Amino acid sequence: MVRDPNRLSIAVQKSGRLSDESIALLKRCGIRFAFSKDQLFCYGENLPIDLLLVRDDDIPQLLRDNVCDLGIVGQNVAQEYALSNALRNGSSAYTELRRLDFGYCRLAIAIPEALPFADLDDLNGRRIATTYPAITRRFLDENGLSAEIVSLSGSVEIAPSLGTADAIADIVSSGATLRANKLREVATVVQSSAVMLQSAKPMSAANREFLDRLLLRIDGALQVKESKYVMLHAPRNAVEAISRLIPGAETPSILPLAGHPDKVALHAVCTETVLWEHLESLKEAGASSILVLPVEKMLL
Ligand code: PRT
Ligand code: ZN
Repeated sequence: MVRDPNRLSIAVQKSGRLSDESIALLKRCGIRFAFSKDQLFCYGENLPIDLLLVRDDDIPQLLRDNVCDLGIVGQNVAQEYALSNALRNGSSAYTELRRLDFGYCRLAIAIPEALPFADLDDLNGRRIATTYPAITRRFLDENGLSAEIVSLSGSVEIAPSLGTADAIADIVSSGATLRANKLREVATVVQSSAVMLQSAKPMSAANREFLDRLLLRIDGALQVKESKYVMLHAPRNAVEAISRLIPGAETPSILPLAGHPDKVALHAVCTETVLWEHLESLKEAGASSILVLPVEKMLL
């Protein structure tokens, strides 16, 4: 594939835990894609943005090699790459543009359930199996621990039962895999979510301008997920108190209510989750006719 310098290219995971949500986010930003026959490439039909569908582990290197401008990957993968390559050359491959609201997990240390554990010092002298040797090494160094790292390429959770390690440092989300392997979590090494990264290589002015527009849309799309539009009627003398009770709303609009000089209509965009408890306290403060509506699009 020949790279078109006038189109922004974004590397996303081809198939795995981040694929659907990465593509869904970009679609929510209004980009329509046509997939190539080999499913390795997506062509943006209405905007000059193309997707490269690759393995997640390849994304940091693709950014370093300037094969793509942007990439969506887990912080765990990005950090492991940055730490292990920092040893070889000082310059960084990417900058983190946005934290995204999916792919949440943590890199955690787990040990066999039966093994006693009082504090981190119990890891001294142990062998820890992981596919994240650089992040794990940093954690051990920061905590002044001396453990041996056993670097594996997969199936880390079975290392203790095979006898190749005493503990593991692996990605956990629900904890079901640890439980199934009779392991218990004893420390969090790092929290992670998906992030949007930008190649450290300079981009053309046209692409830079287009990236700014894309980021505005991404911010809007991220914000919109939690946002609700609240409409209610309020006694004039309770407007201030009621405004303070609306979760995450900055400046509500106050509109006159025809035929009710003592009342106003109050409209506000909430950036936090609106719970039933919020509505109950609004009602107690004098609000009536409370409506909560979903927000479809938002440009901040
Ligand atoms: O083929 P490719 O290399 O692209 O994919 P992959 O198999 O390397 O990655 P994939 O799709 O499994 O994960 C992609 C990214 O999703 C990871 O880099 C993390 O940033 C994020 N993520 C979120 C997770 C998990 N949750 C997760 N639960 N990545 C892996 N897991 C695995 C974990 O390794 C363990 O085996 O799920 C198991 C634990 O899950 P629980 O729910 O049982 O705790
Ligand atoms: Zn991978």
